[in-house]
Amino acid sequence: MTVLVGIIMGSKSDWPTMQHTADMLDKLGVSYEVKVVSAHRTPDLLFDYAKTAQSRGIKVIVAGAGGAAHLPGMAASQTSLPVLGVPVKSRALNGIDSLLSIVQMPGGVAVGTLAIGDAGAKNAGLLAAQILATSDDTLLARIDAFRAEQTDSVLAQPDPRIE
Ligand code: RP5
Repeated sequence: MTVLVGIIMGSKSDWPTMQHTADMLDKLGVSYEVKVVSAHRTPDLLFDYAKTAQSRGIKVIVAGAGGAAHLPGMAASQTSLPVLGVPVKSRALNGIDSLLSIVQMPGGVAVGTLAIGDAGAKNAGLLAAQILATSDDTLLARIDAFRAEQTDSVLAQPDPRIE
């Protein structure tokens, strides 16, 4: 099976957050690979990964990083694939540093920045799937079903005191 989404992260310590991207892609039946690729600790690997991703069949890159979070921006500098950046909640500044590092790209090199932490990682998976679904009606139907199920579960129990 061709791998369509590349999930990369700056450190093993980012995995508990980035696992939510993988979980969403699993739920929607989208193939992906997962790899630690650090902008600072393994810069050559990062360049190689980003430069070769398209030729390997990857369609979207999801990059999660915390602190001085240069991974998504540097990946985007090396490929024209869409790059979705997930700011990981850092220990020192709760992810505000990660968010600002990822979101404030200079005009001309695009990164789609998601929310800090688990919700951002989850939505990165969803958004990656939605990008792929622009040319995959079967996947689009699975996304629509996921959204309908989510809506139904809220409507089914509107009382916030009941689990
Ligand atoms: C970043 O530094 C990583 O993305 C991670 O969020 C942060 C801390 O990394 P570790 O010191 O936990 O490896 O590059």
